[in-house]
Order: sequence, then structure tokens, then C-alpha cells
Amino acid sequence: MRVFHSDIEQDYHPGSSFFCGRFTSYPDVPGRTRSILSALEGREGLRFHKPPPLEPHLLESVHDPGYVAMLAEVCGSLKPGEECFPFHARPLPLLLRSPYPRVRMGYYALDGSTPLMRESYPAGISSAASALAGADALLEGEPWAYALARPPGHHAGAAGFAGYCLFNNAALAAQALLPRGKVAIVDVDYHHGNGSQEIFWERDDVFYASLHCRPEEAYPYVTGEAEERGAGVGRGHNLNLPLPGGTDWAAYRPQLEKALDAVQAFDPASIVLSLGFDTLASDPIGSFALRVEDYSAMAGLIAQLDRPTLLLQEGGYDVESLGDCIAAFLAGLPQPHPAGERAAHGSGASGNGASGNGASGNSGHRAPQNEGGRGEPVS
Ligand code: SP5
Ligand code: ZN
Repeated sequence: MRVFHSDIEQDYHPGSSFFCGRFTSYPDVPGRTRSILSALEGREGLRFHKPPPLEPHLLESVHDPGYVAMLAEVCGSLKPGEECFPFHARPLPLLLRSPYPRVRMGYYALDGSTPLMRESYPAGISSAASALAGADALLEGEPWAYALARPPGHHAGAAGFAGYCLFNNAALAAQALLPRGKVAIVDVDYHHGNGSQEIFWERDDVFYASLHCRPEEAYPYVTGEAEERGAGVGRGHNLNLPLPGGTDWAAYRPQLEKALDAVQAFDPASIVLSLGFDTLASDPIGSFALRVEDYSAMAGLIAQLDRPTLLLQEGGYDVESLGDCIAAFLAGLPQPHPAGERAAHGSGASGNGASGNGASGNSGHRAPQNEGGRGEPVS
């Protein structure tokens, strides 16, 4: 499996988030990706790539040009390390007439949780580049790819930043995958992906399904109700499964199966999995009760869809455990056959026996192949 990651984001470390009237420490820290990388390094079957530079016009496949321009301008105006919060907090069209990018910033801020920094823009761009490179890997025939994206993306709307997210990586990847056919976004982050929902609200070519903590008790508080089903031709192509705090795997699993049944019925050509590990019991922000080994079972269920799937990193803030979470997830996928031994084996998974998904005949799963795709190998 190809893993896409750009270490530019290591330079991006906001100190504070404005939440409920006070500044709190910013949970999306560079250590998150270090934890994941150190668990992945040396794992068999993974090939690490730095994503190729993103073609900026691709951002506008999902985002408003004025929004992208504001981000570039505000970030470019800041000193290294400086944090900038919006001072306007209503999306008044009047704000867009201002020559000052920091005034226009207020129009695009969905909440105060995410300061902009000089380093935000390049980090956001390289995160989106990883997502798009992962989508390209699927277009080239890979059954799986993992985009280790930071900052995350699913709270970012067409014209709005929020919840540590600047560009909607899942939406960009889904859009890039459309030439091959319909796409389903399956969002298992603890939080509702308000941005992804909004972007595809009136669309019937991208299905959005999300399991998350219910809006009555969790960010973003205003979206994620089961009644939100999409509009126009998109009606019925949005599925929210809000769950109460304390949800453990026994309660989560049947809901995930429900989401995956709906995805199966939609019959997408590809899947984008918005993969957040803030559902882990020890997550400092989330209130669910999943355990590390549950991510193996989760991966097994997702593999049963038997569609090319982009694993796209969203949230997850228990830095110490993130590496274990992704390792458990990958262990739950059907294991590729060792090169040269394909004919000798049936369809059984080799190795760890952690999968338990029984997905035989997964013809899309291939032996490791020679490089040849986009992206610069880094190890
Ligand atoms: C991508 C992603 O996971 N974004 C999450 C944004 C959540 N922002 C609100 C955080 C609320 C923190 N509340 C602290 C509760 C401590 N128990
Ligand atoms: Zn989250």
C-alpha cells in the first residue's frame, strides 16, 4: 500500500484554539503524525511517498476561489509563528468588500477553533496534496492507499475553515475519483463532517455517510442529525448516524454495518474513508469508548465493501495511541500476498490473523507492485 505524507506539516503547530469563550491548547499537534509514522515505519507492504506538488486549480474543484485567496493572503501576511483569529464573527457579505484580508477572514471562519498562521497555508496545501495523491493511486489501480493528512479536512466547507480544518481533503479526493464513477465518503471520525456534508448536499454522485457523536453533546453542535438527508437530487444521498457519548464497539458496530449497507446499495466505484481515531476511549476530546483492537474489526467490515478505498486521516488526539490505532486498522485489512507467491495461495489473508473479515475473492487486492505511480518515494 502506498502511504502519502508530507512532513511540511511538522512546521505547523498552533498553540491555541478559541473554544467556549477561552483559549485552550490546540489538539492537532505535529506529534500526531510522528506517532503514526513511527508505527508504520518498517511495516511490511508499505511504500512511503511525498505527494507531488498540488496543482492549485484543483482546490477550486471544491472550494470557493475567494476563500482560497483569503487563506493565501492572510497566511502570507503573518510572521512565522504568529496566530491570527478572526475578529468578525458573522458571515456578512459586506466583509467581502474590505481590502483587508483579515476582515474578509471573518466571513469565512465557521468557528474560532482554528487560528490561521503563516504555516497554515503550506500545511493545508500539502495535506490536500496527500489526499489527491492517494486518490491518484486508486485511479492507477491500487486497491488501497493511505493519506496521512494533517491538518484534517472534514469540517472545512466550500468557503469556510473550522475544527482544525482548512481544505476538505475528503471532498477533494472524492471529486478527483469521480471520473471512474460514483464515490462514497464514509466518515468514522468522532465528529460530524459538516464540511463534507455541505459540499455534497445537493449531489447524487457522492454519497456521504457519517457515524459521530450526536450534535446535542459534541462539536460541531449544529449538524449531524439523522434528519439531514440531502436536498434536490442529493436527497437520500446523505446518511447521518448520530450516537451518544459512551458508545463502545458493541453499539458502534451495528451502526457501521447500517452505514455500509447503505453504501453498498449506492454501489460506488470508490470509497473515501474519513478515518479519525478520536473515537478511541482515551481520546482527550472524544467521549466514545472504542479500543485499539476495534479498529481491526472496523477495517474488516470496510474491506467487505470490496471497493478501491482511500484511507484518509482526519482527527484523533491521543498522541501516544495513534500509532497503535493505525497499525490495528491496517492489520484488519486483507493482507497482500507476498510477491511471487500469488499462485501458490488461495484468497486467505497471510500473517496476523487479526482480520476476521472473511472477505475472500477480494480480486482487487494485489501483490506489491513496482513503483510507477506519481509521487516521490521517500524510503
Ligand atoms: C478534525 C477534528 O477532529 N476536529 C475536531 C474539532 C473539535 N473542536 C472542539 C473541541 C472541543 C474540545 N472540548 C474539550 C473537552 C474536553 N473533555
Ligand atoms: Zn474529529
